[in-house]
Amino acid sequence: MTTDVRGPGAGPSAPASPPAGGRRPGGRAWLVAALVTAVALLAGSIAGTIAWSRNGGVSTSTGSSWSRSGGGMMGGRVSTRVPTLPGTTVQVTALDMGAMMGGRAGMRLAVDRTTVPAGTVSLVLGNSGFRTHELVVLPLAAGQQAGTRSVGSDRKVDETGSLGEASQTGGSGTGEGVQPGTAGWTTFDLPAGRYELVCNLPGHYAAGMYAELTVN
Ligand SMILES: [Cu+2]
Repeated sequence: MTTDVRGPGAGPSAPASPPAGGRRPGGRAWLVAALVTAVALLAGSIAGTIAWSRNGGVSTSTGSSWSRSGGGMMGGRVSTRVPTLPGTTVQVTALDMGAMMGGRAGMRLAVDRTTVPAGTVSLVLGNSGFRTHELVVLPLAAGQQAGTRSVGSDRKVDETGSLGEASQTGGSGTGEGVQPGTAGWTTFDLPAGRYELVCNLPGHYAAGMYAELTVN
């Protein structure tokens, strides 16, 4: 509750700037130019957000738009704050396609890269869909194709050999699933090989929630 008393003129007040250009002829053109500049700056910041998002970078309090190119027509915003994660980051987006295109509902896992170097890998699952999803990492045998696992009576695939999963809303590792509009993540050491990223909630694998990841 102290008042900083200073000599006259030494206060923090900014020097009063004259209203530049306010009375000039051509002031209207100046206004248009200012608007164009503002729009350009806005567009630039959006592009920056997308580029940053594709890098799998760190979210800020403003939230990641989790923009995806392709397949994201139903994608919603993911606003979870994701910490800086070690190693190579793979950004995985869960999508619910709805009952479009002939009435058959589809679900997808979209990855921002399909190949990573062996070693420390962090997977971030951003859920842009409207259902809860998860991410489980399973090895692919030689010659085995993603999407070809047999689905059991529980409508899930066998998770034997799982290397880990991201199934915690707003956190790392195993949980109850990543809720819509949020993200979960996990980090592990991945040896060279082929892997299948799956969502193993009942029925989701059969609906299309798998993606291949090659580690070399
Ligand atoms: Cu799912």
